[in-house]
Amino acid sequence: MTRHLITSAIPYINGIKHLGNLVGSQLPADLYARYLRARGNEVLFLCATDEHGTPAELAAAKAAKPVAEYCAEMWAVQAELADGFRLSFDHYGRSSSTQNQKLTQHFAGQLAGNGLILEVVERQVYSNADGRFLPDRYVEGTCPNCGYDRARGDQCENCTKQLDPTDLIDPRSAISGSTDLEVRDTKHLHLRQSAMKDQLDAWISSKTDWPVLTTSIAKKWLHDGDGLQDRGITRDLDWGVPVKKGEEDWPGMEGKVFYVWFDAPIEYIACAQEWVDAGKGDDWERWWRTDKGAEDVTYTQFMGKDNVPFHTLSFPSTILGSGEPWKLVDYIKSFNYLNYDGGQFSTSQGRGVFMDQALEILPADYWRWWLLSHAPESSDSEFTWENFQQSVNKDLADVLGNFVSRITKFCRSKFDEAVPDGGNYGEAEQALIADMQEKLQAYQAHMDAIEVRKAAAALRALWVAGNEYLQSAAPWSTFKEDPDQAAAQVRMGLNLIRLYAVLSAPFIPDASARMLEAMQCDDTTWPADMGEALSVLEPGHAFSVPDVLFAKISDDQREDWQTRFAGTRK
Ligand code: B3M
Ligand code: ZN
Repeated sequence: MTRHLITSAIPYINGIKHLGNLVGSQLPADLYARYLRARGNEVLFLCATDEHGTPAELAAAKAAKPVAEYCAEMWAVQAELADGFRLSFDHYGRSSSTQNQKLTQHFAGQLAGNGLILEVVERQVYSNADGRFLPDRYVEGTCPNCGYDRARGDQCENCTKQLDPTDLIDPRSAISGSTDLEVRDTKHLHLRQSAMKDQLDAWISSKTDWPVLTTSIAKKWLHDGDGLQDRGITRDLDWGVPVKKGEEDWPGMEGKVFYVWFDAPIEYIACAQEWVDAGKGDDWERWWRTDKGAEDVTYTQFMGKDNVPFHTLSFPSTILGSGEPWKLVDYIKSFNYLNYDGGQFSTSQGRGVFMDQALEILPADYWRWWLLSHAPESSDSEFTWENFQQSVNKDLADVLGNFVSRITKFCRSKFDEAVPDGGNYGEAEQALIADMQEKLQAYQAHMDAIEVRKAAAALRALWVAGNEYLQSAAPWSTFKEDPDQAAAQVRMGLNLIRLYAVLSAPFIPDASARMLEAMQCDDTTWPADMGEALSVLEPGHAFSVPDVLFAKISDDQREDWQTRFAGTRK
């Protein structure tokens, strides 16, 4: 048994996430967590809301609510949706927690003590119309790198380049739209990432098994242009973690807060403390401190590609620069973007399908299956309603659902609602067992490597193999001449259902639970020996015929949804 720490990038609090966000971090992280648990590992799977910074302030202002109140409400909304999608977090924390506040200030103190923080007088964008500084997303304009005209002051959504507000061409205030902006002096703290360049470079170069998407982005920031830059880690904002050096005040930094990207990844650690403080665990240090047992932990992070620089460079700078024995990430799984019907999903423009809307029209498993089996791994991928309809109808309804319904109904009609007795597994069954064993190995190999699409294809191949067996064994014909052989074939079919429930649970947990329930079995042991796994349900074991596992999506439904989600959400 290995111990696995898994974190998903923590979603911004500013509204409900769309399916592109979901498939880029939380959902594949859940898949992996469920798989590792199913295989008997000890897993701590954490996520939280990212509540500080300009995204939170701007969204609260738009909702006309005090920001703390807005965050508390949105946390509850996001937690419920996470539940709706069956995201099996051990804890869903909040970056605004007191645990994170303290820990963030602690890290800043450590970094300062190690000479890694500079106090710098910066030139920041000030809005005369708004009477305040405009950090990060408070400024919008044209990206100097790619020309995208809706780039934000912190990062260009289009080309992922990290920006400073003063880099933008034709800048305007995101609060008032005013272009009456000037640049004023203000003191800020900079983390000397440049001083850690060689250490980071060596660390990333040692990660030869990481996805190319992850390492290529990291190397780009390490080596392009003048190489790794120092980064401002404080902001002129009201909402956030107050700047302190550990527990001490920081002269000259009164009224300022840490930059959201400084405290957000620290929440991965604080979240484990929240988990303990919520009474769900009793020791967070054995997950996070290498002097307290965490050297045995394998730590995997999941995120979209735009988050990679912060996780390969900024957060490791914080960890390494602290000089303390914190656990560093072992593997970073990153994702490209999921597009929506010929364009981009966009939170700011309300384009695409959002998590709440998705659950209004179909159960979580339908979405989980499509999203995971089309995860944007090697390149961007695209959601279209046609493709969604096709996958659901073919993979879930025809292949898996139909198998379950066919075998259970046939058994009920010719035998009983119990596993039939008689006959033995013969040549065809032995061949199936060998084939399934091989296919299982492929499935596990892809899951172990977090190759999400390939894992989905391998799981589907296991479903298909069972279908093909049933098709050629044809117990409905065999039954006429040799009821004993038909009994063995049906027994195999029912055992396949139980096996599919176990193997499919990481992808489609609800359907899996229903399959197990129908088989009246709670044996979820991951198969080691396929022959044994396909003999768990013994003759005489009662089962029931489940309701339709997956309903097909009709053309009318598809067209309705296509129209309903063609525009933008207000
Ligand atoms: N909240 C960005 C995002 O949701 C940011 C991730 C933080 S991970 C520490 O994509
Ligand atoms: Zn750009």
